[in-house]
Formats: sequence, C-alpha cells, structure tokens
Amino acid sequence: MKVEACIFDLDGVIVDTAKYHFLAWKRLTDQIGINFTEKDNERLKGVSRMASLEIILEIGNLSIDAVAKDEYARLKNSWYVDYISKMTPEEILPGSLDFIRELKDANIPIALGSASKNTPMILKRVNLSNVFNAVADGNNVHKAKPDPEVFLTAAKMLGVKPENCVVFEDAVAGVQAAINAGMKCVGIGSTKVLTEADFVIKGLNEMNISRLRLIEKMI
Ligand code: B16
Ligand code: MG
Repeated sequence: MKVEACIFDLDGVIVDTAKYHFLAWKRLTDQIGINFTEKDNERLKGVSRMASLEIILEIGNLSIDAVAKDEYARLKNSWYVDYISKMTPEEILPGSLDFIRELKDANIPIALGSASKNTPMILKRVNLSNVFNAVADGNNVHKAKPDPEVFLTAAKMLGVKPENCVVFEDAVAGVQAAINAGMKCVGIGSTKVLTEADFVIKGLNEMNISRLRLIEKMI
C-alpha cells in the first residue's frame, strides 16, 4: 500500500484514559450494586458510552428503563469529566509526540478517530488541540466502532482515499472498524488480542517514519 495519511485512535493510543473510564464506571457500579472488575473494563475499550453501559448492565444482570440509563450515563460522565479535566501533557503516551512530529515533517496528514464525545476536552488538556488535520469523534460521528463511520469521516475530512490510510488502534472493535473502512491497521497492544490487525506493536514508542515505510511495503 501507499500511506498518504495516518489516523489515530485516542484512548489507548495517544493517551491512557481507560483508567479514568474505569474509575468512573466503578463508582457507578459500586453505587448500583454491580461487581465490575478491571477485566470487565477491557470489554469497554473503544465502545461508546451507551454501549458500555449496556455491557455493564448485562454483567450485573440488571434491567432498567431508558430514563435510568440516561441518568446513569450522565452520572458516569460527570465523574469521568472530573478526572480528565485534571489531565496534563505528561499523560501523552510514550513515543506519540515524536512520531506525530516525524509525520508532520514528512507532510503526511494526521487525523484522530475516537468514539469519545470528550475528545475536544482531552486534546485541550494535553495540548494537542491544533495538531491533528482532522478530528472525527463522538460529536460528529454516530455509529460506534466496529462500524467504519469514524475512520471514513476522518479520511473524508483529510481528502485521502481509505485504501491509503493507516489506522493506529488498541481496541478489537477499532481494528475491525479500520478493516471495515477498507484501511490498513496497526494494532497497539498484544498480537493475541488484536488478531485481525495487519501489524501489531506495543506502543507508538515502537513506531517511526522508517518503520512505517517498511510496514507500508509489507501490508
Ligand atoms: P465518552 P477511543 C473510547 O475512546 C473509549 O475507549 C471507550 O471506553 C469510551 O466508552 C468511548 O471512547 C466513549 O467515550 O464517554 O467520553 O464519549 O478509544 O475511541 O478513543
Ligand atoms: Mg482506544
């Protein structure tokens, strides 16, 4: 393939907000009497807020009406926002800034493709608001990963064909979304989990332009 743009997921790729999602969901589940573990939290990665709540209710075998669901999601988000409003640029995951700088120097456009409605606040807190050429997130995209909408929107905003985009993703649903978009995907995490990714690395600290050029020839 020929890489003409790179699209990054946010949580788990650029920053680790999963720990804050966990703390906020844990506070809710403690309150409503559901036993929710860090292992359960893995199932929520890359999944939208409402879909996450549905998974949690399923774990707790709890059935509630739509009004209560909205209230639980609102509560969880208010606690999550408390956490992320204290984030600092030091929380950007290792290697991300260096790789982004290299891509900018090479004139390769970059976009963000995240399920989170809180993307603008997170980017602001870590000083990345004006770094991406396009941002597709929970505010301008409505179908959750593995639907390809988020990545197709990002590619469209950049004016790059999907087959020339590489997506960096840590969640199984996100890898599937990239594939469904007709893009190539570099998984961030474990080969055992991200079995459908074209290539897997442990973090962006293992990525640079020369490595990208090598991978480009392989995938
Ligand atoms: P919010 P990503 C995802 O971010 C998270 O991985 C997922 O756990 C969360 O439920 C989702 O965003 C929605 O977030 O409640 O802030 O709208 O990995 O797509 O960057
Ligand atoms: Mg993610």
